[in-house]
Amino acid sequence: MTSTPNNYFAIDAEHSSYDSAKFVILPIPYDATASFKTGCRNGPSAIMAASHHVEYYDDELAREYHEVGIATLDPLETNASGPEAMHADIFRAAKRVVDDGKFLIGVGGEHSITSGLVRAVMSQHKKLSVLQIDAHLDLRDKYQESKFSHACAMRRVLELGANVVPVGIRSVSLEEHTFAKRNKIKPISARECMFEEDSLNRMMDQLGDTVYVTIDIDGFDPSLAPGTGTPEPGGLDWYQITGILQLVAAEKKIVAADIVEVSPIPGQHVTEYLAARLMYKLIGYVTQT
Ligand SMILES: [Mn+2]
Repeated sequence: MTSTPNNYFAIDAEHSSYDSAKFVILPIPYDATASFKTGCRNGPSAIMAASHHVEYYDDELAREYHEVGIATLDPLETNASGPEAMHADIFRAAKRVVDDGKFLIGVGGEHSITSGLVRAVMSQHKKLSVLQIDAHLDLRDKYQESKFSHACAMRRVLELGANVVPVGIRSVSLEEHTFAKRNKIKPISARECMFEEDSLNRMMDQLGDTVYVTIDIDGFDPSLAPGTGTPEPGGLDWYQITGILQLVAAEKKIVAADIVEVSPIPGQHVTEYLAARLMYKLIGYVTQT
C-alpha cells in the first residue's frame, strides 16, 4: 500500500510513509444517500487542502507531533454497484490498516461510512465503545427506503455489538427516541453539555476502556461549521469538543476515529479548516498518552 505524495498536513515523505506511520488517514469521498444537501463527497479533498495550513506546533500541547508519522491513503472510490458493495469496500480497506496495527482515521463523506470502519476495528477490539459527536442520533432503522442511509449510521453500528454513546444531540425523531429508551442508550444532549455540570461524567461512565470516536461535523454549532448537509442550531463549540476529546484520550484508549459530513461551501473554507485542525488535535491528544 502506498501513501499519496499529496498527503494530509503536507508532511515530508519520511514521516508520511505508510510503513513508518502510526496514524493512517483513509479518505472516503462518498455521499450517495445524503438527504438534504449533498456535497460531502468533496469533504476529504477540501479538508486535505485546508490541512496544509495547520501549524505543526500545537500551542495547547506545547509541541510538534507530526513526526509521529501520518500517512494518507488514496481516496476510496465509490462502488457503482450500490451502498452494500461500498460498505464492503470500506470494511476491506479499513481492515488492512487495522490489521497492520495502525491508528485508522476515516475522512468522509457521509456518516454511513462509520459502520464499515467500526466493523473493521471490532475485528481487533471485540469490546468497543463508540463515542458519537453529532447533532442527530442516526438511529433510524431505514430512511428513504435505505438501511444504508446516513440517518441510520448508528443503528448499523449498534447491530455490530458496539456500545454507542451519543453526545451533542439536538435533533431526534420519535422513533429514535423510543428506540434509544428501549435499548438503554442514553444520549447526552447539546443542552445538557451546556447547562449540566455532570454531563461529561455521565459520558465517561458510559464509555468502556476502548473507544472509537466518530465526529459528525454537525455536532459543532453551525456558526463554527456551516458547511454540512443538515446544520442544527445550538451545537457544541470548539473548546467543548476538544475538551471532550482530550478527556477521553487521557482516561480511555482511543483506537480509531472518523470525521464525517463536511460539505464544503464554495468560496468559504471555515468548516474544512476546523475539521483539519480537529484531526491534528486528536492525533496530538492520542500521542500524548
Ligand atoms: Mn448528524
